[in-house]
Formats: sequence, C-alpha cells, structure tokens
Amino acid sequence: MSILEILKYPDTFLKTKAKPVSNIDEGIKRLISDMVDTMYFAKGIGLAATQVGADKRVAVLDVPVKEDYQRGENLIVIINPDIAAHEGEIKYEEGCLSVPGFTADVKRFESITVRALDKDAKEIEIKAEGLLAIAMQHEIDHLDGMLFIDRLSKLKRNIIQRKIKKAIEDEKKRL
Ligand code: QAP
Ligand code: CO
Repeated sequence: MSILEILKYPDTFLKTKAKPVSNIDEGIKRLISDMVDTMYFAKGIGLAATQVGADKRVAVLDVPVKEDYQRGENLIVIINPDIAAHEGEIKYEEGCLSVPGFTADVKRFESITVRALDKDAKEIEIKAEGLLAIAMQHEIDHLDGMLFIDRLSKLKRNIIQRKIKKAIEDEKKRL
C-alpha cells in the first residue's frame, strides 16, 4: 500500500538489466501491489520494476481496450516475460512515466505472443496486438534497461535528449 518514486531519465538505474524472479515471495508480492498503486496514481497504463528502482523482471499494465473502460478491468501482471513470437510492424507515438512530457514515434511489432508468470507463479501466454502489444514491448524494454528514446534514430534521439535536458535545467532555474 505505498506509492513508489518513479525514476526519471537520465537516472542511470533505468539502464539496469533486471534479474529474473526465481521465487514469488512476500517481497515480490508487495512490489507488485505497490507498482499497481503507483501506476494508477501516476495515471499510467504500464510500469516496469526498473522504473521504481527494483532490479526484478516484473511489469504491470492496464491498457484500455474498449471505450467505456474502467481502470483495473484489464490489469495484467507479467513476471519474467519473454516474447515467444511476433508479427508485423506498427508505429505509435509513445510516452513514458520516466520521460514525462515527451513523446516520439516508435516502431514495434504489431502483434506478439508473450510467455510469462502471473502473480501466482502460473505460466501464462498472452497474445497481444495493437496498443497492448506496444505497451508490453515498451515494458519489457524497461526490464532490459531500454527506454523508448533508445529506439529512435541517432539524430532523433540526440534532439529529444537535448530537449529533455534543457527542460530539466529550465525547471531547476525556476525553483
Ligand atoms: C508505456 O506509458 C506505453 O509523459 C506506458 O506526462 C507507452 O503509461 C504503452 C504518461 C506508449 C503504450 C504506448 C506519460 C503520463 C504515461 C507522460 C505510460 C505523462 C503522463 C505513460
Ligand atoms: Co516507460
């Protein structure tokens, strides 16, 4: 029952490659529960453990699937996720709670099959397409120490990195 601090770019912990979870113990269950609370508090649709400073392969997602959707309706917890199959390509304007206020078009697989464990250590297979597929790839990237800006061309990445750093400097001056 706690809201965790979300690490922001350029925090170097965001580059950490998270370790597989070998045992879903009380600590992992508490982490999952706090990540869910933190994701909703921050009004996000996905959050990876790396973003809250935890070196564990855990992510939570709640991607709206229909129009009159209530949060919690599509809550997914994935532990040790792996993309077993993928198809097609899709471009989408992504944002990230660790890069607040910035977005960029990112190319992803259009549909994927993800194998993972759920919070009860049950093996699950999720076939995802569209926004859910994008969100899962975005969260799995976090577990590999990768942000959406790392998927941009060198030129576009440099431009956005400079903009972000300037925004942080301007923010400091205003305080
Ligand atoms: C990952 O992203 C994602 O800049 C989840 O000011 C991204 O929840 C999934 C957010 C793209 C699918 C497509 C970002 C909130 C939330 C911001 C998020 C902001 C406030 C991002
Ligand atoms: Co993110």
